[in-house]
Amino acid sequence: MATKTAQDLALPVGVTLDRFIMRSQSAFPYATGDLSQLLRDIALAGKIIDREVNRAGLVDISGGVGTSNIQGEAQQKLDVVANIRFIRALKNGGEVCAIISEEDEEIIYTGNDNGKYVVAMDPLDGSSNIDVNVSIGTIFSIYHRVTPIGTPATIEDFMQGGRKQVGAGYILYGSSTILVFSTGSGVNGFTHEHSLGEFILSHKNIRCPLDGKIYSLNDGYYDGFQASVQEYVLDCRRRDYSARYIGSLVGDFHRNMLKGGVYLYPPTQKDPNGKLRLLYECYPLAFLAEQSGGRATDGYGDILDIEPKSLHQRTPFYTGSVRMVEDIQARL
Ligand code: P6P
Repeated sequence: MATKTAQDLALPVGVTLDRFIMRSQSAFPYATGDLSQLLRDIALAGKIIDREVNRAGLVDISGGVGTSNIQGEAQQKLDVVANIRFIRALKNGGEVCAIISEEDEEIIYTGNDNGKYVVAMDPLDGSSNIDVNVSIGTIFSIYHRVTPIGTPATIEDFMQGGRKQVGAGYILYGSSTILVFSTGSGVNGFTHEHSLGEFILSHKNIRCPLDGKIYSLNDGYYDGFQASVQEYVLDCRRRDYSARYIGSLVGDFHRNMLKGGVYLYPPTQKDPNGKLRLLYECYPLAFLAEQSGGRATDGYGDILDIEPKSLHQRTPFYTGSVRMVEDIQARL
């Protein structure tokens, strides 16, 4: 069956997220409504984080807390707040039986053993940018559990592989706050209208341009890149491409998906396997990339085909316009 998009559902820009979810659900008879409720729970947490992000400078909520997460990265206060808020929203929603988070080493059990879904998330990616008012984002990935309903989830529920995701998305807290997600039928973006407290459909059926002239990577690591990546960077410069790298993956990914471009996080001396995490950064964004007509690779194969081996494993990550990603992959 051809996948339906917002066009098929004849949903106008301006429709609320709730109406979009209800109409989408009615278009898919097998949809039980639990995934719809889960998306509402994520949107609720996003609204709460949006409020916290927007007042971070006014209350003592920015800055570090003096602890580190599993990655050894200094946890920012808003990181911790976002992690708590999303876990609470998903626990209270009842649809999710377990969560993995960048901020926690172990699986988080919600107590909802009858929940049909598990979620992998980076509650606040790019959080080092919080204190300097640069866009930051939440990234989430949703799987239908494979363990029996009514029993506690296990790591098996998270080790299904990228192509088993039933949904994925991000919330970008930027000049405006936008929730972008897909459940396998195209990618749609909803902008948070603060006066209404609603996410409103603003970017219908997002399609990533086949090619682009923007490349995003940390040029400071140039000397540590493999020669083929160095050559690609030089070619970008020769082609007068624009270098845009804001240190916030969701921000760079979103811009490239709308305007065309490519984001690169190659192996570096510091992170020989790449820095980005497969389960809650690369799989969900790769899902969105493919759903919008883009691509995502580790340099050798599609990100979504990588077999997961551990909850917090890292991978090299190249994603964006098909032609640009293929150009990079052909060199590696
Ligand atoms: P670097 C933020 O920590 C992040 O995970 C992405 O959001 C961002 O693109 C990247 O790492 C920045 O890493 O090593 O360039 O500072």
